[in-house]
Amino acid sequence: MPYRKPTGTVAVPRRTAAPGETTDRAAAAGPEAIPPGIVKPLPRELFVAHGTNAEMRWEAMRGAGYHVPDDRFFVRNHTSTPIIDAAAWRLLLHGSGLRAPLSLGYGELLALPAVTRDVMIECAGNGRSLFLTQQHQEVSGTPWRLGGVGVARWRGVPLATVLERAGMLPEAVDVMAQGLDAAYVAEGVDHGRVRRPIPIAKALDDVILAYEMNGRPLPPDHGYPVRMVVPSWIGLASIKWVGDIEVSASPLSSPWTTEFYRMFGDGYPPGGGAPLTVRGIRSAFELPWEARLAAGRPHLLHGRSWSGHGRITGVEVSFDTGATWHRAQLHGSRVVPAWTRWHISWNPGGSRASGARTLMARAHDETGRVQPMESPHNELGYLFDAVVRHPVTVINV
Ligand SMILES: Nc1nc2c(c(=O)[nH]1)N[C@H]1C(S)=C(S)[C@@H](COP(=O)(O)O)O[C@H]1N2
Ligand SMILES: [Mo]
Repeated sequence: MPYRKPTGTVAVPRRTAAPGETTDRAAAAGPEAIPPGIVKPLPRELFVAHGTNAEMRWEAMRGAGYHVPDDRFFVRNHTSTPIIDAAAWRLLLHGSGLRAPLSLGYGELLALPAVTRDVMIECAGNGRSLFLTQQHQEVSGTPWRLGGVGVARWRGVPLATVLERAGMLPEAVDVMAQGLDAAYVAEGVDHGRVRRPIPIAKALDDVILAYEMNGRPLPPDHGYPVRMVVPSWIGLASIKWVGDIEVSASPLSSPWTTEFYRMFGDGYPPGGGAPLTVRGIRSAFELPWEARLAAGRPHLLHGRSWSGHGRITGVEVSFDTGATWHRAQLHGSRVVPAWTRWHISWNPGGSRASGARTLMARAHDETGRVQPMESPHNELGYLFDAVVRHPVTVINV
């Protein structure tokens, strides 16, 4: 189907709570809309709700360690979380790139040799709302701030192992996992179940069929019983609730590579740029948006930076809207497909320093990429990687 210029502001289907659907959670969430179809609790101090999705508040990572605990990991659902019985679940591998179809049960998958890796999942639309608030540009889609991202410790079977068992043919070029969640219908168009191809080289390189997150079976919202984990790529590639995988000897596509998840707008071809693959480079402070910080004493500010392209090599922070930059101290693991933690001390000054201030962090990676001051505009608001102007207020206490 040809690309249509988006009309609404949100590309996800909206549903209002049906009568009798109000729960304690709804009461706790106050005026914010409750994302329909997310199973785990979404306390307001940990999440901001957007349509069918829930964004992590960055202050929830302060003191939380390297991994994002399951209770605060963001959820991006096109429809709603399906409840799947692992005992009845089977993974079907099929297509022209295999000698014969193969079906695997949950127990059979768990019996295969496993790997454990720290990998980030980040939505391609993370930071989207900043196109408007920082660059005064209209975009459509879920208005994430910076919390559409998380790192977890995933355990599962390399996709390469499963493809080998299935008797992959040398002609295989693309591999497409499909979710068991409901078909995605937007603006009256049924796009079918969430699915997206990845090239065979990536599939054989580092992709995992994960069944554990942070040492426990996957929570329902994050793909139970089995999800793909595609390191360094946009979150969409990490298909949750995998039901089948097509292995094809000819190139595959889906609406998620033709209509969504490409760059549209001025400067891009009429059908959009190439389907998005690798994530961008970004940084976030572990602070509330509009944090209040006391004047007259130093504050140890913490943050994290990440790049889909390579290891983070440095992070600079500015307290004066970019006039001067100070090197932050990196610490802990610098896992390439995850994130790097850092901290820096800031003394906002005495009582005369009170008022609105802006914090900025700018990351560099080993490929020489640096966060730009402005992100190239695209109509669907993908890959916002510019330096973020984090508003804080310095107060006299
Ligand atoms: N089956 C299925 N897989 C999916 C999605 C979905 O809606 N359905 N959303 C994708 C998108 S856009 C993202 S960003 C990640 C989010 O993973 P999380 O909800 O575990 O954080 O899952 C991806 N996998
Ligand atoms: Mo996403």
